[in-house]
Amino acid sequence: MDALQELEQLRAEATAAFGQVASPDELERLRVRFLGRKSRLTEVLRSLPQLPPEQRAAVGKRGNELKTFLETSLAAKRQTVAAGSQAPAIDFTLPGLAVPVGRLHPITQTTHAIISCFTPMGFEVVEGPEVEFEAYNFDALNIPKDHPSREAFDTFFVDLPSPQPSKGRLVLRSHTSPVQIRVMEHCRPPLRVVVPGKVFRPDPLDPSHSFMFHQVEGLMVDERTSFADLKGVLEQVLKTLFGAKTLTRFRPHFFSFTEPSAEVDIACAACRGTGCSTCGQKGWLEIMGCGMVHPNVFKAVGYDPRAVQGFAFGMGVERIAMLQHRLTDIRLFFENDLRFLEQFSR
Ligand code: 2NL
Repeated sequence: MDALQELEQLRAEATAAFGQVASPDELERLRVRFLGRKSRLTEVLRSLPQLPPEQRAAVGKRGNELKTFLETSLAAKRQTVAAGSQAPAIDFTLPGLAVPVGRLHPITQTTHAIISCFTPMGFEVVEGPEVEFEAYNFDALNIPKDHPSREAFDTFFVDLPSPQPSKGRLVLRSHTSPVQIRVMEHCRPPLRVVVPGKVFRPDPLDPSHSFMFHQVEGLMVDERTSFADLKGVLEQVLKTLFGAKTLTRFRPHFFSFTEPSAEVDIACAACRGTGCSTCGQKGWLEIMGCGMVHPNVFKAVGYDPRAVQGFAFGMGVERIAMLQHRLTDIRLFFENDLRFLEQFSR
């Protein structure tokens, strides 16, 4: 085999070998094999002076061409092999991608906390429609026909024909009490229910008012249910909610649907009764309203007011959540700013 044939064969061998190489180590072995000091190409080029003069130029030219070709192939291959080894598909040392996990809205969390105080005492959770009949939102609750809360500036009227005109017009419920009316219509005593939900009143937005807010109301009816039961249940609930040392005060009040009625205060935990900005210098915080169910309410649902007794109560969830978290603006709950919402635990 003459020198030109040998160079041709080397080119073919090298092309095949470079095509299969997969690692930097293999590539280095190929460099030594085809371009090293002891490679056949080096031998051919070194032996040029011994060749017959008429072959020398041609072999020298082809030998150098092959050398350039091999060096170029080697450099190109070095790039692809290195890229493959330095960038594995997955870098297990990188921090993981955080999966966004949601949480309950603070109002939902407080609603759950309130409900959880009642369920161990046998109260069931009931929900009802947000669009109500006037008959359930007002009449059954002994609210007089000429009461100002029935006016358009205190109630949202729904501009649709009532599906049951005998139950009056449609309104967005202004409290959750109509749900308890529906429960009493369908169930005989004894019964114990708590009713969470949205309520609606056309108030202009300000730090303490919203046209939509949340209530938890409740009702217990049995043959003998006294004001002492009312006090016992609510005092226990407020201790569970605000801490075992919570002091409670019942102040006489008026509601058309209960008689007698009371508002319930807790001693301000911020100042322990001495007066501060949280309690408006009063030392007490108004937490809820309550009372013994009015005989006219029992009559409206077909109960005999001489045969049953019951108590009812209602509280605003936003007000309680604002006290828990020391907030001063109700609008924070409804703006859905994640910088606010993300501050509440899961
Ligand atoms: C308050 C006061 C109250 C009730 C709600 C009620 C419901 C029925 C019968 C009698 Cl069906 N009463 N609910 C009673 C007293 C007070 O809520 O300040 N709520 C935020």
